[in-house]
Amino acid sequence: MDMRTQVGIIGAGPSGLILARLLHRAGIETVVLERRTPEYLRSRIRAGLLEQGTVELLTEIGVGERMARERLIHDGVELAFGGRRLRIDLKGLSGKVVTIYGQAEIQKDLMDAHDALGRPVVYEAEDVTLHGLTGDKPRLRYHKSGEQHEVTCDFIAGCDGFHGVSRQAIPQELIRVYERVYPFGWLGILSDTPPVNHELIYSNHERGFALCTMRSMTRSRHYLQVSADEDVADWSDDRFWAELKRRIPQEAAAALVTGPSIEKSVAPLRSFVAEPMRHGRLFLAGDAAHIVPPTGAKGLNLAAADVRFLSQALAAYYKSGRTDLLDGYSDRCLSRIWKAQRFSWWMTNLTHRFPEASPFERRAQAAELAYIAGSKAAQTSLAENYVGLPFD
Ligand code: RFL
Ligand code: PHB
Repeated sequence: MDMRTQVGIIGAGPSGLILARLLHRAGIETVVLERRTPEYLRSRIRAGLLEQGTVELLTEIGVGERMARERLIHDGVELAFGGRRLRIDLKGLSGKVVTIYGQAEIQKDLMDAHDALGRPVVYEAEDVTLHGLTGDKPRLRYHKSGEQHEVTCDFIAGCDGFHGVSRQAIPQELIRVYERVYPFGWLGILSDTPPVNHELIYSNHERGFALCTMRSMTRSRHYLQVSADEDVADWSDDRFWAELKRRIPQEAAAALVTGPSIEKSVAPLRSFVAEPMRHGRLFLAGDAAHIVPPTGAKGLNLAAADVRFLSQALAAYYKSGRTDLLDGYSDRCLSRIWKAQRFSWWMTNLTHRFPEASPFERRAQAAELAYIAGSKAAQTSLAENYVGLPFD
């Protein structure tokens, strides 16, 4: 079957669905193709921390109601190292706060809102391919239930994440990739237990990094630095809790309530940027174009910023034929992305134990933590980046 639309969107993750909604509000038609099932998308855990700009964007597009009721607002964040705890007063230093509201909840809110629009996401769209990207009528082909379909579009938005097909559809010689792979991963568990602390604790410990975060006052999320090829099967819940206790401050360990895990997985850590984020009529957004290590909590927030810019550029095109914002899309996104990349890389270097670090590097890391503890300027810089840099 053949279809026609204005913007074809690949991927129904946060980037794809926020974009569809922003475009809908601008009177622009979309078709969203997604490889997975709705059940799979609703159960993906991932991110938890939102910048104020992301909260405002979700509210503006009408999916902020449940978030406003259920979210936790944090005025500060803790760094633990060398037996001490340092609280960074985010609100006092930057004037902004951060929000805890899980990506799985955002995903559900976005899917419910999208369903109400009347043009459902095409789930289980297989073998999506992109055609005619440098012409003025690009096309998407896919299979569903054994049949081939084609969607003719004005533009295509590649919102299909790091392992998607859109970035791969750009000829290799036209795209430059910057990458850093870290020699460790994060083992994460989710449990229906109260958080150990009312704010997040990022702990630098000689046995490796640990993070105590949460989804609500009754649901905790914890992460441990592990080797990149770690097998989850080797981590019983008991082993996880025992290791976490060793890596977090004593009072936090004493307050830790343990319980069975609801989810347990290992994620690799990577910094990655593909430039430019455009090829002809294909525009990349979110994880399809860039990956940050989760230490700075920037991935989902960057994805939201990309699609905000993209929707503005597309709206200007359909309203008045202007192409300058489309032409400027990649540079505008990348200037903010690189700052978030820099911050995420820096936070990762500051808080993790690198197996290959020399004694000199270890002392320098300890000195940097001590410097932050004694410097309001350093804390202000951390706070300003953590809560999210301005959009322009
Ligand atoms: P997604 O979420 O990967 O969605 C892409 C969608 O595209 C679909 N897809 C395809 N569809 C059709 N055809 C194909 N060929 C396709 N290939 C893929 C996929 O099925 C999927 O549904 O990318 P998007 O929308 O750009 O969103 C990005 C965010 O999901 C990501 O940046 C965050 O989860 C990163 N992240 C965090 N971000 C934050 O802002 N704050 C955090 O606290 C935070 N914590 C995290 C994180 C990511 C983590 N992991 C597991 C990578 C913690 C972790 C552990
Ligand atoms: C989370 O709540 O899952 C989370 C929070 C902060 C991070 C990474 C993950 O830096």
